Amino acid sequence: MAHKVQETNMDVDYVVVFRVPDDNKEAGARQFQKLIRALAETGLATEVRRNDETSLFIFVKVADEKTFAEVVYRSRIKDWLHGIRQIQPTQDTAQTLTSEPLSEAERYRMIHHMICCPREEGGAGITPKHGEWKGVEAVFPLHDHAKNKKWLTEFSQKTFLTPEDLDEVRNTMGEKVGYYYAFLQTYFTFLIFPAAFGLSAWLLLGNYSAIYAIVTGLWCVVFVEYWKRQEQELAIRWGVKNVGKIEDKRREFVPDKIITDSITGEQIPYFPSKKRLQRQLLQIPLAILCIIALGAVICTCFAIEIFISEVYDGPLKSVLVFLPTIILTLAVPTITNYLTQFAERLTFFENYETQDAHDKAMVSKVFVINFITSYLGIILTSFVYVPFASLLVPYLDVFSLTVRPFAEHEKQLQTPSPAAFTINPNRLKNQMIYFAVTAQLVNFAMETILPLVTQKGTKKYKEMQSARAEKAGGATPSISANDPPEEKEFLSRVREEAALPEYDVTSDLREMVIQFGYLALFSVIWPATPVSYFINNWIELRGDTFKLTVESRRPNPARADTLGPWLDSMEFLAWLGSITTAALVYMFSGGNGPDGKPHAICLWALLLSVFLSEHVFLVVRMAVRYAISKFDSAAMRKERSERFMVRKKFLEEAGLADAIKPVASPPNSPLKTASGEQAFTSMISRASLEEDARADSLTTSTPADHFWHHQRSWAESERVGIGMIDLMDLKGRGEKKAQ
Ligand SMILES: [Ca+2]
Repeated sequence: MAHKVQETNMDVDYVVVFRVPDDNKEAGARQFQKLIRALAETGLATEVRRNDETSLFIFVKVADEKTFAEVVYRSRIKDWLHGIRQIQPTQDTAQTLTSEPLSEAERYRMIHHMICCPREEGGAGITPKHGEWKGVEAVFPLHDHAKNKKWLTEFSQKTFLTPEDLDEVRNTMGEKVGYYYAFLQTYFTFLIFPAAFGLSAWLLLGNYSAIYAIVTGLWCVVFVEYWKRQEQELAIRWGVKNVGKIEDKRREFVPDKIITDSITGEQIPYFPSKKRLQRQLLQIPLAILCIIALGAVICTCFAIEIFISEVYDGPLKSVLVFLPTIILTLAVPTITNYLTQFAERLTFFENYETQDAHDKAMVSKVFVINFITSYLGIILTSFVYVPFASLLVPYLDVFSLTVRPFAEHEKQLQTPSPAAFTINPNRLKNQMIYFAVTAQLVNFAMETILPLVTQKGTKKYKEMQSARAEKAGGATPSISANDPPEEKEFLSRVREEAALPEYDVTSDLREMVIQFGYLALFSVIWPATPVSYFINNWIELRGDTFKLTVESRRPNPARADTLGPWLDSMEFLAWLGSITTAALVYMFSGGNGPDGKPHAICLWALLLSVFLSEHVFLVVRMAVRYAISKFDSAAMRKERSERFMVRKKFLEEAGLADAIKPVASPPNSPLKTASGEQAFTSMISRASLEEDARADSLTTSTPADHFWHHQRSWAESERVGIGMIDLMDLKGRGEKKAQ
């Protein structure tokens, strides 16, 4: 933004925006009092300023570093108990912050935890926008503008981000955002190969090339498997492995009853999983609803579009052909919105204990909706229009209604007979080019440019409004006029940041996963697709950085150790790609592709190629998985040694260190025991042995005991054995026998 970069955040750790309800000032004051006290009790210092007419800023800072060190220590111990960290944190809280310095993101995460986690876990228990804390509009950290600016310049000057850049993103914004950047970076790097190969395939082999299909399919498998591995390594590098298991409990979780854990003795709120499963079954009707609602709209628009572009032959055709697209652009977001709300309610009803599980359940539902809105159009072209158009087009005359007012005579609306109809061979390709190029540009504009324009516009509008009011003389001076002069700049910046929307990393991830889907499912239609995605994703990362640092509030750092459900979605898309690609290649390769008449397609051959492709896919995936699992990495070796050191230290502290010292000689060797030594020193006479045997036969009872008492030690066994060998009748040694 235009204002100059500010270096100072006035040591503010967090900003809480508190809005006084319009109708009840007293209740607002009481709640505010409660808020300030709750924050103070938790060990946070506060400083209050005005935000706007009805809301306040509460600037929050850690009151003293000693209390904060304790919070950090407790959190580290919890991590250690749950196996997230291997090395036990130092017990001296005074050293906590110096022995292992906190990254910025970790510090903010701890403070956010202090503000928002329940009282019994040592927090202030503030739940923004929820329950009694409805008045708390936002809880967020302030941007580091110097760093943001540095990122924007640096990232736009290089092709690839380095691991250190990713570390810095993670250290500033937390692991969740860090994972998105790492993913985008890996995906971008991996795209080099299909981009280069796709370009040559496009130039040399043309569309629907089987070779391109095989190579891309293989690439998808390798990429997904490689990323899985990469995820694990990042989890070790960033110390967040298994973190999904302990993430914060959801405040909205409603337990059925409280039970006692039989091992730890803890009281645990419990919700039976059987009951949850019953609720989860409601996802099936939800999915059906999505398919019907979205499917109906998309199919109708698709049919109208075909009717206008390929049947209608009257005036305004070139304009009318956009009609269905306009209907789609208006209808789909509205329906999607409704369905998402449904999905949200259902996810709440499913009642998950942790935020993590809740988010996962939500993402899987969102994926179904996105899958339909993104891919149904192109699926219809590939698998309905292309093979069956000549049969279906005659039935499209119902859609003549949409353009009847424009037609001059009936003939312009007449559907052709199946025999006379030929499909538009470029239709599918044009659709794919749209998704590969045009849609990406539109997305970029909607995602990055539109918010900037709206924000600038709103700001300008407000300024103009206040200027006009000032001129009229009637308006009270704006709130900012009362700001202390030395804080003016700072406060105006905080006001700007508070007005920004929250950053949602999920929507960015979703965008990339959907793009990966187009690549896996349909890029064989137009092999230059990866080139376009490669270029787009370079811009994407910079655009998203702009969105994150300038157009959104700074996110509350959150931990993560995986992309979670998005990874499953990608696996699914790669698998589905092996099916759609095989079908497309079968239908189109050789000749000009199908003519819209189903008899041209041999069903059994189509099914066979799909079946083969899918099975080959599964086998290849298994092989790639195996191969990748064999790679060892520095991070994994480090983790293994850390784990070993922990257990070793534990043993040392328990006085059992000897157990893991290197062994000089076999530890239980009988050679060293008294009876063994004795065997060497004193000869055991036959008489004494027999005496013993007699004594034994009196005391011992079982034949087995008796059997085992013939030779009392290894030394006796040895002697007896040698004696036996001595007595052996070996060839050419007859004299011995005589003795
Ligand atoms: Ca994005």
